[in-house]
Amino acid sequence: MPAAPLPRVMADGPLAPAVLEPLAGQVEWLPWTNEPGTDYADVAAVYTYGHPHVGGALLDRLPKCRVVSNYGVGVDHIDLKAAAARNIPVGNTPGILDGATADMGFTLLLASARRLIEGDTYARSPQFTTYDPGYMLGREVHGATLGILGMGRIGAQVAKRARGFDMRVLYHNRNRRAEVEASLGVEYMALDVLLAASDYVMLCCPLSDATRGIINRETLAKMKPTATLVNIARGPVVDTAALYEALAEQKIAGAGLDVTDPEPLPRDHPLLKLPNVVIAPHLGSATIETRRKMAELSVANLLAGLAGKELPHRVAPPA
Ligand code: 8YV
Repeated sequence: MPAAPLPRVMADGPLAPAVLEPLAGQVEWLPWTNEPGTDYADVAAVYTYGHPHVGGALLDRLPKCRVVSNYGVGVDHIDLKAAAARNIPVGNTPGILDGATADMGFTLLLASARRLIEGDTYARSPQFTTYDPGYMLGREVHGATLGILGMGRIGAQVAKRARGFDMRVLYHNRNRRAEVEASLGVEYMALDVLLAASDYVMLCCPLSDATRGIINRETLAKMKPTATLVNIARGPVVDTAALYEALAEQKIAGAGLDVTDPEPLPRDHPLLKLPNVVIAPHLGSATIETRRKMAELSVANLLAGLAGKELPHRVAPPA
């Protein structure tokens, strides 16, 4: 008897071995396409690795799709309403990348405050021939005030680290988080108050209609001229043109960016030329351990969906 065909899974790649290996011989991978003409009528699942857009038009071309599994927690690139309307469960990987992402937030904060990248470049250059105690003075992190926008799991991990640096921690969130206030001593503030009071502002919120462009010309103007903005959320939470202007004109002191809008920025984007920007290529969860856990959970979500079972981590459909 001929073997039953493997379920066909459409994915953007190239996929990591940690995703491919546990699924070897269990699925047939199909390359990502948005082409209406492509015959993907029998695709059983969609696996999103690097944030390709999944909307109603795509799902309509995949009438047999039983699950969308996302490698990562943020699902702003997936139209959850469109998936729910077609009874397609969406899986993601929450709860396992908070520590790594918060570590990255602090890496950017420290690197920006202490001018690490400028220092590294200088220390390697032919110009570094004599030590001068007057150069590259940064700003203190310990004892400073950190404002966190978005007090979810990642925000709470950032707050926990900030305590170790004796920082005062302010936060703004859709809802007050009484348990986090009690356990981590963070103070809830209106956004304007938080921006005006913080030496460091860290963005840890999901991208949604409410947060898109929340950091713009107007809100940047509320920040201290000595303050640093750190974005470990999503690029479009910040208006890129307004951020460039604020940094170029030194209306704020610096920025540490793990995410940008667009991502990546065009190679000749002026933001990339500013010395007061530290930028990483979306490395928030990029540790060996965390990325392995993300692979395991997203594979488990995929297999459960293919088997018609409840996903280990299903994204709640939008209210
Ligand atoms: C991943 C992320 O790098 O989980 C998220 O939302 O942005 C990152 O952890 C990403 O999802 C992998 O594409």
